[in-house]
Amino acid sequence: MSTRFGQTLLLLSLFAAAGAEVFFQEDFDDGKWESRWVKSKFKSSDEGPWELSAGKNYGDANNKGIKTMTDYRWYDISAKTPSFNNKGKKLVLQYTVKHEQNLDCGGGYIKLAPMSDQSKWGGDSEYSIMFGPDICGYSTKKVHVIFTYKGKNHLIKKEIKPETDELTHIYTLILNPDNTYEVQIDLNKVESGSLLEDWDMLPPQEDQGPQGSFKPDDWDENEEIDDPKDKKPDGWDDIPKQIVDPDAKKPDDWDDESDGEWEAPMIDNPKYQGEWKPKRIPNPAYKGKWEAPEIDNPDFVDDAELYNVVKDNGLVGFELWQVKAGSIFDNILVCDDPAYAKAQAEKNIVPLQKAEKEMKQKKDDEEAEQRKKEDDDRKAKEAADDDDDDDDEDDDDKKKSEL
Ligand SMILES: [Ca+2]
Repeated sequence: MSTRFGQTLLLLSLFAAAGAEVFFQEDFDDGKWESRWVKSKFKSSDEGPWELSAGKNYGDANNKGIKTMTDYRWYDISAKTPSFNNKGKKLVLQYTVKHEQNLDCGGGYIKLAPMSDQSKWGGDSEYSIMFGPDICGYSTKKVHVIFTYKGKNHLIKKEIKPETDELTHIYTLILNPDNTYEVQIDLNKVESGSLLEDWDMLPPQEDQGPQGSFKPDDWDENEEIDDPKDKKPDGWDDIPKQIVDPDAKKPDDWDDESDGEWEAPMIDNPKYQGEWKPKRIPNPAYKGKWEAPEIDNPDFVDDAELYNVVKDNGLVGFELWQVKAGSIFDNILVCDDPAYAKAQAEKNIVPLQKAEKEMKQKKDDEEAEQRKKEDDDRKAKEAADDDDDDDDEDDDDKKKSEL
C-alpha cells in the first residue's frame, strides 16, 4: 500500500517537474468525441459529414480520428477549450493529419479561435492561429502559418512544403516568448526564425524615407575622371586615318582613256592613333556609390510580445473545403511545453506511424504482385492463343495434304 502511494507520488512529482500545462488534448478514442465537438451549420447543406475512422492503413484499428467523408463539401467543426492566453509562455499546437484519399485539393489545417457560436463557426469566424497543410493542384502546396494580429491575418512569408503522401503526419507549431517560432513535421524542424522577420505583422523597422531617397547634387559618383593635365599632342589631328598606298603601282595594261585616270588605292595609316582621349585618373572628389540611407520608419512601433497572439482562447477547430474528402485528423494537443508534446508524439503516434507505413507497404507490394500475376497470366493466355492459331493452321495444312 505504501509502495503504491509512493509510486503515485513519484509519478505526480515527475509530471510536476515536466511542468507542462496542457490546454487541450483530443485523441477521439473514448467514444464520446461527439459530446465535445460541435458540427457547424455555417455552410448549411454544403456541410460534409464527419466519421470516426482509423483509415485504410493504420497502426491500430482501434485508434481512430475524425474523417471527412464526402467530396465537394465544407467541413466546419470545433471543440471548446478552457480559456487560456499564451502570454509569457511557449505555445505548442500539434496534431496529425492523414490524407489517405491521395488529396489533390483540400485544406488540412487547424485553428485556434476565441469563443463564438459553435453552431455557426466557420471560415468567417475570428481566429488567432491557422496552422497546417493546404493542397490544391500544383499551385497550392503549402503549410499555412497565419496569425491574426490587431485584427488582420498575416501569412508566413516563407514557403513550407507539406507532406503529400497517404500516411499520417505530425504537424507541430511552437511559438516562443522571445518572438521566435519553429515548425516541425514528424518532429523534425522544417522551418524556424523570427516572428518579426517572417511575418509582416509590424511594418519595417527601417525605411528609405523620401527625404533620404534623393541624391545630393554635389554627390560625385565617378570613380575616375579625365586627367586635366593631359594635353593633346601637337599635330595629333593632322595624322590622317588613311593614306595612299605607297607600294601601289599603276598596272601596265591601264589605259587612261578607257579606264579613267589611275588612282592609287587608300590604305589604313599605320601612324594613325585614333581619336585622342585624355588619360583617366582616380577622381579625388569620388564619394562612393550613392545609397539612400535607411532611416527609422516613423510608422514602426515595436511589440515585444508579438508571439502573444492567443489572448483568450475558446475553441479548437477545423474549417475546411475539400474537393476530395477522406482526410483523417487526430492527436490534437495544445500545451506550453515542446518537450511534452514531443514525448507524447513519440509515445502515442510514432509507433503507429511505423505500423501504418508497413501495412501500406505490404498492401502496395501485394497489389504490385497481383498486377504482375494478372499481367503474366494475360501474356501466357495470349501466347497460348497464338499457339492454338498455329495448331489450327497445321491442321489445315494436314487436311489439305491428305486431300
Ligand atoms: Ca485517435
